[in-house]
Amino acid sequence: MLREMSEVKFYTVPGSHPGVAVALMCDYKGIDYERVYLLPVLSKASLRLRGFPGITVPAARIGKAKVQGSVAIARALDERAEVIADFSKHVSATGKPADFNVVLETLRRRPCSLEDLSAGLGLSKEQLEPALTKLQALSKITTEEKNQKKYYKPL
Ligand SMILES: N[C@@H](CCC(=O)N[C@@H](CS)C(=O)NCC(=O)O)C(=O)O
Repeated sequence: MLREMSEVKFYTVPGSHPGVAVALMCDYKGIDYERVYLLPVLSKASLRLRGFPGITVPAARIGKAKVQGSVAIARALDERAEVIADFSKHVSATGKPADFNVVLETLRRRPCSLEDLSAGLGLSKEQLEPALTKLQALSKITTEEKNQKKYYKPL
């Protein structure tokens, strides 16, 4: 049977805490992943055979990129910036328009719907809209529909 390819496939060895960290990062970001356990010691050769330059796990294929080391993998997963789950924080909405740098930084951490941003930053939709319009005009962000909801994400 043909199996749909996961967004992320990573190699680890049993008991590797950096390997567990990669799984937790993917879980947190809602990224579908495949985890492959290699045999300790033999893992070095296995990684080289799979085209990774180094000999340590975790080693991940993220899209077409091959990335090694939990920190590098964390960065690559951030750059990927896919749409994930919602914030759920109370909103109190008053005051001036949102600082667009704050909005952009927030979206770089995780793509958000207008409601997520509103809840996460404690700003009203009216306060957020000018920043979102400006960031879109500057091609800093774009939108993506997921589960019938519009999400803003960085470009
Ligand atoms: N700082 C690295 C640690 C990588 C590392 O030392 N991985 C160990 C397993 S936890 C490994 O691959 N050991 C096999 C070896 O050195 O041959 C990271 O966070 O990825």
